[in-house]
Amino acid sequence: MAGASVFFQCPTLSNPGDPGSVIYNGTFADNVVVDGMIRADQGEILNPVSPRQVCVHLSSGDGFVNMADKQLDPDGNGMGHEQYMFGFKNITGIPDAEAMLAGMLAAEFPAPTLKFKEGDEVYLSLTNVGMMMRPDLFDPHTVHWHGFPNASAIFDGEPMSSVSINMGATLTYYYKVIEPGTFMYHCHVEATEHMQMGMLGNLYVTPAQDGTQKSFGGRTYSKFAYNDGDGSTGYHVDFPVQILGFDSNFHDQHIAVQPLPFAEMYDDYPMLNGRGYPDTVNPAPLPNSFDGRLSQPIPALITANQGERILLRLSSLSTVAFHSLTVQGIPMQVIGEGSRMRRSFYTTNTVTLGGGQSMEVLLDTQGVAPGTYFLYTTNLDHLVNRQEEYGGMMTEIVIQ
Ligand SMILES: [Cu+2]
Repeated sequence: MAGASVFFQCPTLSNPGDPGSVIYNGTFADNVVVDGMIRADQGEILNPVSPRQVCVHLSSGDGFVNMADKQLDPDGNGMGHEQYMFGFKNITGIPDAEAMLAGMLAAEFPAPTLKFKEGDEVYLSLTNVGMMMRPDLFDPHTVHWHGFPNASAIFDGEPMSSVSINMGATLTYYYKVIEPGTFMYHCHVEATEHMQMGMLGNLYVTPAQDGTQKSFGGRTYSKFAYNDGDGSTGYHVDFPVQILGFDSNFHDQHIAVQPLPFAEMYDDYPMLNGRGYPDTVNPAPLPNSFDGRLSQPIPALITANQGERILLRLSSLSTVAFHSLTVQGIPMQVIGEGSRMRRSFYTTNTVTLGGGQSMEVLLDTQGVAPGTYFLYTTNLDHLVNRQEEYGGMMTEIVIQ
């Protein structure tokens, strides 16, 4: 007999949902926690082991999302081509006994955004709920925090050098978050397959300098990309934007339980934050056509007031191609690469990222006329939603 042994580990919060041991200061329910995680410094845990303790519980499993090709939808349902996927779901606060059900068929694309602060001590529990639509598979999953300086390989998530999580089991990763920057995370088990299938997410760390006041270039900032010492990386609003894509043939063959076309992999649905244009600019969470679940919760719309500096936290988890992103009409300053502040900044209008690369760029809207600008790929064949033109890897920057 095999049974699930879910175990969300959050020190001082030994058994969430058990009335006898709840010392959590919030309400356990989906989406009630402010950012989907339990944080000691926001008073969500009483008497914490560490004043900077953060707990998050992710499930890994499968699900469905729809693509942006509403006009030429091959499925004919007007919701865009339905794609089977693997992915993660934030189930923080769900009692252990209900975690399996909460995670099943609940995969989101991209994965829930993980946002930490320098100095946080993170307990990230991953529960593998299995793939409901592929019961022939018994794949483990992991969380690989790409670029994170682990003290030991044990929590790396790369399955040959660390542990992976079987169906029905939970592993808690521990991260002492010592460096700010834009990172990313993904499952590292059979990485080509699981990443193409959608186990990809935004992850970034804000610096200890946040909350101090620094003046730079005539403006005062309290939020910074890095501990720059002089305010040069200061910004007013930030947006994580992840480059990724789906190869529709790969996903279609997967749900059809056919051999997977690895050698032909090509993303005919290029996306930003899990959506192709114009879905990228729809602020609403998007339902899928399989069961109506809101499986694409994150837009890629960028908004700011005139005069503000926008920090774009760019990352690429494309498994097949390099992508160049450009912004016309707003100066773009590159301030960081690979989760490191650059020693010298440079101004450009286009940046290029390969899979696994991250980059921070500042868009300064001072002197820029209010209106709609575009962030899009100059790989022009990627401005498509498969057969449909004027889509793909593009989003809008709205200056008010
Ligand atoms: Cu996986």
